Amino acid sequence: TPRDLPPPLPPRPKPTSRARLPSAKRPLPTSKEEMEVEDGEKCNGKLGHVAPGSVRTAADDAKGRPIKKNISLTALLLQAVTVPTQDVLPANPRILDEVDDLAQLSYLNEPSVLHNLQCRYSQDSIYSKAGPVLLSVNPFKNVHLYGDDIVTAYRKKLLDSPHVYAIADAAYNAMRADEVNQSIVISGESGAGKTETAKIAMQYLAALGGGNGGIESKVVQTSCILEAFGNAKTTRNNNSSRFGKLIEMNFNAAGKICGAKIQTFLLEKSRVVQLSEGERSYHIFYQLCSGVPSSLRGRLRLRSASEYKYLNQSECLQIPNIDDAQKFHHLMGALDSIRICKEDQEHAFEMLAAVLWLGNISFLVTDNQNHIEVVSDEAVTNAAGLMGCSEQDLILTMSTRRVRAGKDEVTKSLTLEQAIDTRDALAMFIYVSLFDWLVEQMNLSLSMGKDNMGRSINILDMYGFESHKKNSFEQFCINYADERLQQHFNKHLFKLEQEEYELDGIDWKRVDFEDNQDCVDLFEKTPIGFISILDELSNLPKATDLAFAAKLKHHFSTNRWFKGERGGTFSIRHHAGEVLYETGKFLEKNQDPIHSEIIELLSSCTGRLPQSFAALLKQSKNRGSASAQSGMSVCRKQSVATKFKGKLFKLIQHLDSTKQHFIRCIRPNNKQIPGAFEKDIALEQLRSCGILQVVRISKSGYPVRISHQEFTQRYVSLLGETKDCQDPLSLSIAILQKFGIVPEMYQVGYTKLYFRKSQIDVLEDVRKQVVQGTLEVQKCFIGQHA
Ligand code: AD9
Ligand code: MG
Repeated sequence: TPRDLPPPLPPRPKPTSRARLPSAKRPLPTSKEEMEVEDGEKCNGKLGHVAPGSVRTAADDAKGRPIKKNISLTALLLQAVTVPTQDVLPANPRILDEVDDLAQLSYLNEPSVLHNLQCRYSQDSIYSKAGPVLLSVNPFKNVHLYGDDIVTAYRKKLLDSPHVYAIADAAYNAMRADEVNQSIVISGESGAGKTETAKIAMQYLAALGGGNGGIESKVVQTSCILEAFGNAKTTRNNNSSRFGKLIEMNFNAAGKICGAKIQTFLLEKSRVVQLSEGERSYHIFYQLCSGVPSSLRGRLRLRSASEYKYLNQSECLQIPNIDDAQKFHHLMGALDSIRICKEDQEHAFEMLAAVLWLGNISFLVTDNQNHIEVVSDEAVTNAAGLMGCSEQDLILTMSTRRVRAGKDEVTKSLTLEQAIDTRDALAMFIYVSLFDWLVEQMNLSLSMGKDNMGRSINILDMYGFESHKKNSFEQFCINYADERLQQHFNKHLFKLEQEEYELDGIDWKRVDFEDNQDCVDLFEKTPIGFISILDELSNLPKATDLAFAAKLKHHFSTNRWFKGERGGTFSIRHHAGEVLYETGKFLEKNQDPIHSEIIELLSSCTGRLPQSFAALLKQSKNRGSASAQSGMSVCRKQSVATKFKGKLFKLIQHLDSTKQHFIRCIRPNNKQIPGAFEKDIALEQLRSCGILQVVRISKSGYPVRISHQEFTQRYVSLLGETKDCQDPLSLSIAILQKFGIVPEMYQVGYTKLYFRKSQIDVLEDVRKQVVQGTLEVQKCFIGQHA
């Protein structure tokens, strides 16, 4: 087989144009089994991997080269075949099979990387390094890589193979040693394993920083609450996060956790009222319906999930192997642990039950203009009872609206569509307010102790790139966030790294990468960008979603990241793939209007929660009108997209003020099953984030950098005698020469010295010995005089 042929040996070849990564947009071979191989040129016994990109494919045919023979992969493995040399990539020697850092591969190409990751995955080694980035391939099963013993092993440095624990450990140690805040930035597509990875990192940090009054276990428990209220089953992930989160863990001077803070980003609220086929609403609804104790069930007027329209519309009520009742039991424990009293817990459940009953409220069309009246049935009675308002007020809110006619206010009946929108807006508003209230309660419970010294480790777990059959405003925001985070990743791993080399004048061959800056600009630019145009139209009373789509087409028809489609749809070529968006309800979702009738209704409720939700709403409305009065814009309140953009900006700024550690999660298949590593699916994700380029930079890069001054200060004593007039640069070079650091292993920049990995260790060892020696002499000297 190709892999049994004698492996090529070092010295490593210089990267040729053939070894360069194809563009992320290059099509994959059209069939995994059949690849078309050209006759005529011998492969001179150096056949490498037969994998995507290495052998002539039908896609190449489109470029006009003749294809003379089709053979199957199986046939390729059984017989000698002739393949043009330029179509074959070199395989690595067997000794490099399953290396845990891709930077150790002699030959760095896509097939080698895939081969390596797949071999490791088949042995449950789901973690690998790609230079500075930790790769995590979702196992979709329990792997025996976690637990107290393994935590201890990483803590004591008995284990050093790639792991989330190793990343968390490095962050913790760097925070303590350098007194610099740290961030663990986790990215990857939906279902790739970000949320699980974030929890694993938190568990490690909780183990390291535990023992300060149990706050660490509270921090860990917050995941259970956030997932119940903020995660749901989608077609891509049975436990998909529908919000982004940044968890900041605070530590005291002794390295113990003394508090934490949770920041959340844009919860997908439409899921409360509308579901796609095969998807579920937020887990908490199903957990409540199946797990609530019987004593409470009656008070909450609860039925089974199948009886609520908000839940049964998608015909998906259960998740295989998930026991919602048991999850509810755990949730109650978690709510207790963060000290939400039983009374408040019940208030929260009342609000959830009210949302479900709101969804069952129906309307009767009363005239040919589609005006309605509310059907006064148990749904109205139960929703009003749970919210603590009168049935009459609830009916009026959902069937009428006050409008200004000159100086007077008149009451107008609502049409069916308006009534449904009002009912759903109320349900969504209650749910989102409840989510925010819970986050606030968690933050109060985790607030920092007095011993906080301002050092923290942040863990970022955003929602990942997604593309469904139908994509709307929610996917637009999620994929924008993903694009922004990718840009951040690019900035740190490609741009800043290479700019520093170039600015400091060292000899460096630039590694190209797929820059998504233009795509990010397309969203953010003012006045002509997606978000600006969306805001502009959201503020025009008569604008429609179709007009929005038309305006985008008008401005961006020639933009390579954009594609105008028919009707109210358009596509964006995201770095992770092309997504088709339908603009229906874009303007409304962006504007997120809440009518004063809803505020009034909530203010009239007797319950503590609805009243506090109404107060919050009033505050934000007042803030909105103040800014309108100040003449800043016609916008009554900031639009959802603009607010989100601002929050993302702040997030990136915050991350940039810390030392960052990157983890990239990879989804090995789309079926959420263990053991299936589908190369083309993995490859697309590796390409979209430019992993090979990251490794390439890391391989030829200089991870250790020290200014000339710092270097001489630290090591000049090793030189023995020096002349006073010598400048730091000459001293540095003298030190390097004296200790035989070969020139290939370092570079001298204008301001800094740049070292290949572990080169500085040689000097550190010598320095340690010298310092040790001096200490011994001093001890001896003190001893003699004592
Ligand atoms: V989304 O963007 O929120 O839709 P994530 O967060 O990237 O997505 P998640 O962490 O939820 O994905 O992982 C999906 C599923 O994969 C989990 O529910 C687990 O069943 C499975 N998974 C992920 N990582 C691990 C792991 N380290 N060990 C075992 C895992 N199972
Ligand atoms: Mg998630």
